Amino acid sequence: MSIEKIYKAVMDYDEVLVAELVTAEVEAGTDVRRILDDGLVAALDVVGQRFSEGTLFVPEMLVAAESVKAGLDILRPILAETGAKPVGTVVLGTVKGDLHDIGKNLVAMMLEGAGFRVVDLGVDVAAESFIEAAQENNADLVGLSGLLTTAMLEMEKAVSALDEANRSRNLNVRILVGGPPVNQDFAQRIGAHGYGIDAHSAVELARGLVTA
Ligand code: B1M
Repeated sequence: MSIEKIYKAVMDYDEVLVAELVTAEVEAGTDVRRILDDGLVAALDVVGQRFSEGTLFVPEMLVAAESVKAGLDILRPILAETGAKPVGTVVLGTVKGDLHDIGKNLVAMMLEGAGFRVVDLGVDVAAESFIEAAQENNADLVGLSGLLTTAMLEMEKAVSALDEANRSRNLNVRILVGGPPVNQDFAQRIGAHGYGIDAHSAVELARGLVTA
């Protein structure tokens, strides 16, 4: 019932109410994953469908995203809770030309929660910036996120540049990709080492890649 209220508050673009309701659910001990999946992300999926149908437009999509972010801000410390020594360093970002960051932020929070150090480069990140950050931070993994179909081309370019840097610039990173337009076949074809369908599988993959 209360999770439905969170869903409805996102659909009403009421970020203050979203934050209040998420706080109340956390205090009541509700599973954080349910709050995320059935409340926050479920609402954004419907927003996306309505955008595709032409019944909702960019400004509404933006305020819905802001409402979801207000909820994520409450969940961030819980998802990122860890006392352990870092299990590895991940440089993460949304590829060039793409400004979507909610899924990438979620991946960052879950990786931190699993004990990784995350260097988040934000959105619209060029291939060279991934390489420089990976070098500076002695990263184990680079994670590329993208939501636009056009991001696929940028991902391919970034993987190819990182691969080249692995060979010629003393870099030793494995590459993880994710986001709705990509899949396992695409990841394999462009030479990425892993594809995460969601934030949870991104963490599992990252764990596997640092111990491989
Ligand atoms: Co945009 N948008 N948007 N948008 N937007 C989509 C992606 C779209 C599918 C909507 C639609 O048409 N139905 C469509 C893309 C179509 C396409 O190319 N195939 C679209 C479009 C067209 C656009 C614009 C071009 C609209 C315009 O201006 N005309 C524009 C592009 C701007 C740009 O990037 N250059 C645009 C803008 C925006 C807003 C700014 C308004 C806003 C983004 C706000 C923000 O992110 N700060 C927005 C939003 C909110 C969406 C939808 C509604 C929601 C995206 C989202 O946050 N989902 C989206 C439709 C939809 O997805 N239903 C849509 C929730 C998030 C938790 O899921 O990001 O998939 P997701 O992340 C998941 C997994 O994919 C995975 O784990 C996450 C958690 O489980 N994952 C990884 C993600 N990255 C990963 C990396 C990994 C592993 C897993 O390893 C590294």
